[in-house]
Amino acid sequence: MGNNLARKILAAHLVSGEMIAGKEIALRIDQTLTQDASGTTAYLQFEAIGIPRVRTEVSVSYVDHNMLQTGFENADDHRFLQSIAAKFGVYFSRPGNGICHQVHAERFAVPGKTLLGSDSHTPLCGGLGMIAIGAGGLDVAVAMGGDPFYLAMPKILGVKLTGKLQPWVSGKDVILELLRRLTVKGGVGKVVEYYGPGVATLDVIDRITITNMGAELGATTSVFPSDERTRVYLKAQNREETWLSLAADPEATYDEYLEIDLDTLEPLIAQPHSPDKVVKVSEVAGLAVQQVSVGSCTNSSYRDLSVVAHVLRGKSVHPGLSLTVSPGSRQVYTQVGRSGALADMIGAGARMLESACGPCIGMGMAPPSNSVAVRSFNRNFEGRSGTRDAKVYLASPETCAATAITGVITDPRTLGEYPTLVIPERFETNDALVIPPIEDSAEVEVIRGPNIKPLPRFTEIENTLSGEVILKVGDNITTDHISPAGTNVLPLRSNLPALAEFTFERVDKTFAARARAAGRSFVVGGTNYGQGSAREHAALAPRYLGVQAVLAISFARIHRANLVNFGVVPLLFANPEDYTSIAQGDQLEISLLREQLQAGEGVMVRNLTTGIEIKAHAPLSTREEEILLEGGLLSHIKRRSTTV
Ligand code: MIC
Ligand code: SF4
Repeated sequence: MGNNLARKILAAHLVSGEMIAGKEIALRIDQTLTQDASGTTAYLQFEAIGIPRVRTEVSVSYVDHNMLQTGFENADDHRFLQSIAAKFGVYFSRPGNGICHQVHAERFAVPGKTLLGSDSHTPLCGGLGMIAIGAGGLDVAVAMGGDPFYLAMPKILGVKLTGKLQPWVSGKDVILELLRRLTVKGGVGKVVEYYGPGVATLDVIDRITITNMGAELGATTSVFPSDERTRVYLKAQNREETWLSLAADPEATYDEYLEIDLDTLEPLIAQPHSPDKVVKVSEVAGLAVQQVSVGSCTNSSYRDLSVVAHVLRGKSVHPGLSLTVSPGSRQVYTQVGRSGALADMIGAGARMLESACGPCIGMGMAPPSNSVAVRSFNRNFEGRSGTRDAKVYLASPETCAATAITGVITDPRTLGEYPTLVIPERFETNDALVIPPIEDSAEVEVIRGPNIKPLPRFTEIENTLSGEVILKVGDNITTDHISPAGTNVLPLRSNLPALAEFTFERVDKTFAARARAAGRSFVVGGTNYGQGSAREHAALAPRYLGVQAVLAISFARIHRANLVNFGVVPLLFANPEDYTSIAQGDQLEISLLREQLQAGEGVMVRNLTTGIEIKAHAPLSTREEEILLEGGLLSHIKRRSTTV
């Protein structure tokens, strides 16, 4: 029986634990990445841990999210990040250099290595044969300090690819097909590994789109073999020496299996407001569209933009809509400039944006009221675009381009013959916007503007938790619901007291005030609570407002880990039907929490309002239990370092 690739890389990085699905394992982390929206707290936490310099092979701090400088806040954060990167031996990718995942693939990814990033789309680099995982900023800070990353050993889902994509069908359609089949919960607790004869037909650009959006499946990560296509990609980046051949053994087995015949795939599209509401483009073709946006870490490579430019060449963007294009990196931007693709896009009326997340995270370019937007991005949660009643669809750059010229959702196969695209054998690899670590950083001064507020200190968890159910929500609540992004909120990521005021704003505008007034409270959720991003602020802000525990039917992986890291108890209903027996406003009580957790036989939650007792459980590892009871990971690490 042979090993699959995911298990091989995991085994090579295993520090402790048994590689049995569901059991806790600890992994050595070779590389880390942070972005500005999660990085400010991650570096404050690294600073609080007290290690003078990162202990990874490579750690990179990117600035790509908070790029709209409407006040001093974001600019201050950028300056803080640059100075603290210099202090701690971290590469600093300056604003303008591009979206973290795209740049990391181009300039830093190495097959066979592990990467931990404080952003949920970190798995993009799995397209180059890495195990690349998204996590909360505190977990990344700990990994920067050289400690391992803990996670439950995932199941490995083998996706066998056969056949070859037809013209106008691309990587986005492959991952949309998986989302159609598996839904946004389908990947939870799994690594998706691609194998089979179809793999060699996909270039790295398709692969990184697929692994990137594996995050929307809830998967721990996704991985492709490192093969000849990978070598060509790395050679074009002038980094061929980092290539090595990696694949599953010929007789490899998987915990679960799926097969996709690439030949039969058609252009697909995700409808509002979830990435898994996937249908064929032909089923919704003809719907009038008011905005098309190409970009984001999912689809902003040179090839993606070349297809768009080709479709637009000599034509005009339809008068009923606005087209925005954000190249994924400065390298991509430079190349579209040199090849003439940029002129084609501008000539057709595209609004060129900077190399950044931009509209994907609601940083500008909100669509008009009640409009339809088609975007090459990975998330279409309600309100994320900045316009609450906009209907955002997700599709490939090919479908976006076809739609941009017709004004209605259009199947790109109606455009005729697929163009021959010329992809350079070598890209211009100019790293002028990447500041490498300096040797002697003792004298470096960390610059903190008024937007950088100190980290809150949380005390140990109390042994009796009691309070009101301050909010009850349904299934698939995203971290965008819990701690929204967008132009007015993202700049406050390093200022928790101000940020906390926006908690659950999209669900209930009174949440923050009510939670503060209640002092101590509970939140009740349905299935897949906390899906979406890696932002730890979705745990940190509720904790700051007094939320002691979240009782849900199931949790998304990263969010559950973030709750533990900040001392909020993640409780699961032992019987999911009990979800209906709690109403918002009920008073709950959990007594002898410590003893109940340690006994490992579940946690009794008393509903003081109805008199009903509800059985819950908290499947925590011994390590997680300690972290939780000590009030969070930072206190746990500090305690450990003072007792060693
Ligand atoms: C996102 O796509 O939602 C983000 C913004 O990139 C987040 C990170 C964050 O909120 O800081 C993510 O995906 O983790
Ligand atoms: Fe940026 Fe959007 Fe990618 Fe998140 S999903 S990293 S906001 S481009």
